[in-house]
Amino acid sequence: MKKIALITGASSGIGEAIAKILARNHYNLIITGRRMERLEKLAESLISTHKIEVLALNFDVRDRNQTNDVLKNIPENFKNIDILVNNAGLAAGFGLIQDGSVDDWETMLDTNVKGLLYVSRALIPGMTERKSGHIINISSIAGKETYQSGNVYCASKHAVESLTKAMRIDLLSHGIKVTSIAPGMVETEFAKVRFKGDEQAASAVYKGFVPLAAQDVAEALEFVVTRPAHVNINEILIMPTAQANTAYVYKQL
Ligand code: NDP
Ligand code: 8X3
Repeated sequence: MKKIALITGASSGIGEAIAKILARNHYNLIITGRRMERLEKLAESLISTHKIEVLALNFDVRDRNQTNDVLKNIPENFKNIDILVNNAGLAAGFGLIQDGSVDDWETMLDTNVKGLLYVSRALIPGMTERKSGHIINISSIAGKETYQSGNVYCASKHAVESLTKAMRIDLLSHGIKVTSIAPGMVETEFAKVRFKGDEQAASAVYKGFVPLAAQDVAEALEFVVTRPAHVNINEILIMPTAQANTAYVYKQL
């Protein structure tokens, strides 16, 4: 029987790349996000290429009731989820704390922290009952360091790091693996979302060096999920070669 993985935020970027790599590894998939058309297209292509089953689920992780309702009603053949990838997330805005937009702060905390909690709370009881499972939280270098104008995004990813450690401790007696994958700069729709569609500002972020591709992060996750049962990778920090940390990026402009 094929294993089942649920990936939040699979409609683009890292989540989409993870869906593709897990499909190649013969997992049946539940892919989620708000942009259903994209999810349906991805599902179609994965089903025909890899002969797996794919269920696309449409919900906003910020909406607690919607998230619970959708996850409570997962069809029987998809219910026994082996791997949960908490990937849905974003940065909204980039600015000093004294100028910050409270709406942006709420969007980030509601998505990156509360959304991750709502999804996890809905799915963990199935894992504890079955005494097996693997939760992989997509964190960030921003969860380990804080950079100027990154304030609340960094705080949200520090929370992801802390929750990863908390889950690992609380779920220890249930045999559930918990991993954090923390990437540096990855070229996805992330900067476009952060700069609210300003293509120029977004493309400037990745100019003058080679950032990570979503595929690089997906390959790190592939390593994590292919370890034997007695091995857990607690965390992976994966960076572009040209990025030492959040402050030092060697750009040749
Ligand atoms: P993208 O913008 O390409 O993808 C973000 C994904 O999250 C989309 O599929 C989006 O789907 C989903 N998402 C966002 N908000 C919600 C929501 N409220 N409800 C449901 N789904 C949501 O960016 P990335 O692929 O780069 O980001 C993925 C994760 O990786 C994020 O957690 C990000 O913080 C993290 N990360 C990114 C890095 C980077 O440099 N790009 C580096 C380190 C970490 P939809 O809009 O369809 O709902
Ligand atoms: C995204 C990485 O450094 O742009 O999490 O904040 S960074």
